[in-house]
Amino acid sequence: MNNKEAANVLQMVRKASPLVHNITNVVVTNFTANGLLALGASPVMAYAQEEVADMAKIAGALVLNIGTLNQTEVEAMVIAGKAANEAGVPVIFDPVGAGATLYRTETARNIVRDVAVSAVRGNAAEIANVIGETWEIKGVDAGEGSGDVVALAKKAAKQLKTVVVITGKDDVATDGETTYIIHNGHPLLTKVTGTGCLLTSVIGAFAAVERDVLKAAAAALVSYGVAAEIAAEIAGEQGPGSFQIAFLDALSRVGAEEISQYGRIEQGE
Ligand code: ATP
Ligand code: TZP
Ligand code: MG
Ligand code: MG
Repeated sequence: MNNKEAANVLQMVRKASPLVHNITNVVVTNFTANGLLALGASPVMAYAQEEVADMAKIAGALVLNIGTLNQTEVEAMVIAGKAANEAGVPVIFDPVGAGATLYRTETARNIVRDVAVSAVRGNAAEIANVIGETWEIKGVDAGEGSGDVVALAKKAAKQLKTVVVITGKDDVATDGETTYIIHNGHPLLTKVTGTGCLLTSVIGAFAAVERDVLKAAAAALVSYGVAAEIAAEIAGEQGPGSFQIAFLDALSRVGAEEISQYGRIEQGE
């Protein structure tokens, strides 16, 4: 995967405008829908147990996010996930807050047990907790010790038999064999709620058009990170509010030229 291939996948997203079915949290719902629209995808949020299977089957990707979980919704996620599996629709999972409470940790582990997920995206602590590893939450260090994070991501990918994406200052995407480290992004992303959740849904949009989920994830990460850098350049000095708006604009504008200029994808060990 290089910048050119990443830009090609982004172009495919814009051309196909895939339907991304999100069962996500109440904090990020609007931002996620707007972010997917800005990128060129088609978002839908559908949570009712009565309809999630039908929606998941016709989607290009299903995104499950446990940010504000409750049992009815978790059951809907499993129904949707199983329907997506039957229909060959990729399922992307964001285990928000795994490790923070027992309920979140157990729910995250149950979802990866009951649903065949194509990719899991979270911060290092969340991914560690999904696979039963202890991970000291070291604040900013969690994303800085990229050696440890790569090892953790590979271990998780092998254990879960799926693509694993760990984000932070640098982002790691791996299937356990091939690993990409993406050095794009901007610290202001940490000052806007939902940028991780939106990224998980953006990976869904890319996975809808590129069946190699590792490539899809790497392409999503570089496109997203470059968009953040463009937004910070334009509005960063004004603060997180202006950055958030500029970031949505940048998601709609980022393309081959910007990715070739700013994209920093490293092939890892
Ligand atoms: P957390 O709860 O740890 O903030 P999250 O789910 O919000 O996790 P992040 O790891 O913050 O997800 O990732 C969201 C986006 O922010 C990614 O594109 C990532 O590359 C970017 N990002 C996070 N931290 C930094 C940083 N310090 N510098 C640059 N980009 C960052
Ligand atoms: N509380 C529950 S979910 C959520 C908050 C603040 C949003 C988390 O979003 P992200 O993308 O992990 O920052
Ligand atoms: Mg964050
Ligand atoms: Mg998150």
